[in-house]
Amino acid sequence: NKDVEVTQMKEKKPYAVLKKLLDKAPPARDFIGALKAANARTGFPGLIAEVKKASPSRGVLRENFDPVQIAKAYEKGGAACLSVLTDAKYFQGGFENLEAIRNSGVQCPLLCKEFVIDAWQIYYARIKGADAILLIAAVLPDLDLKYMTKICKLFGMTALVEVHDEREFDRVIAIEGIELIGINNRNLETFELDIANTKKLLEGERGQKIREKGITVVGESGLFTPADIAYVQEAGVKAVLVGESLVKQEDPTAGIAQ
Ligand code: IGP
Repeated sequence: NKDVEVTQMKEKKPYAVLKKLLDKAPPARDFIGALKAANARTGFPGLIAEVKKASPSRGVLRENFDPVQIAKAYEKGGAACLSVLTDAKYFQGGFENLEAIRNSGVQCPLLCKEFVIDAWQIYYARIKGADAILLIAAVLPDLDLKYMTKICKLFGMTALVEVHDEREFDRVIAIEGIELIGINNRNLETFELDIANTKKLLEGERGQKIREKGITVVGESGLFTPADIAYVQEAGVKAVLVGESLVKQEDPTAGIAQ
């Protein structure tokens, strides 16, 4: 974790100050509810559309990057929820983007895309208007996942717990109280993409467990065509997270089929 820079630490406030701000924040929106409603309404997986300027694997995705304009277009185009990159170092994002979108009148629940390594970041995301936050199983030990999921619940937030392989998936399924799991098709170390990863992880007993526990699964990364969406839906996901293929379009809603 050493090279994970905690972007917003520059303005780190004491917990007591955060607590006061937290009490004043409007309540979090129902992220999973929005995904399920979209799924029921359209018959397609609920769409989480990602507001992302750049990525370490692809470089700058969009030159004329206006986060609020993109967020509004996504909402109008039928996205159920939005994902906003706040990590500055690798994705050229920022908490100011999250805050600006929250204050722009956009109603979709918002996921804060940050490399969380400290509970302080969850407090901070909530204050800036996040309704959900990403927790990456490859980065966080079980104890942290348990503790941070509880903090999210306390704030009325949703934790999207991201896994990439069977080992991480099994760890996460065994933790009580996790309601939303993302299967990342991209290997965060090698950047290799394979949408068959979603299918592989949901096959057999694991898929069975997910259904028994009523966990909602999000297919993440590398989804470009309606056929890709159909493929992960067939594998069992009720939601998808799409960034590059939408953000790169002149009209960022052009790829939304719903
Ligand atoms: C979106 P794509 O291939 O559609 O742009 O992927 C999203 O899944 C990806 O940005 C992502 C990500 C992450 C980014 C998935 N997990 C963790 C940063 C950190």
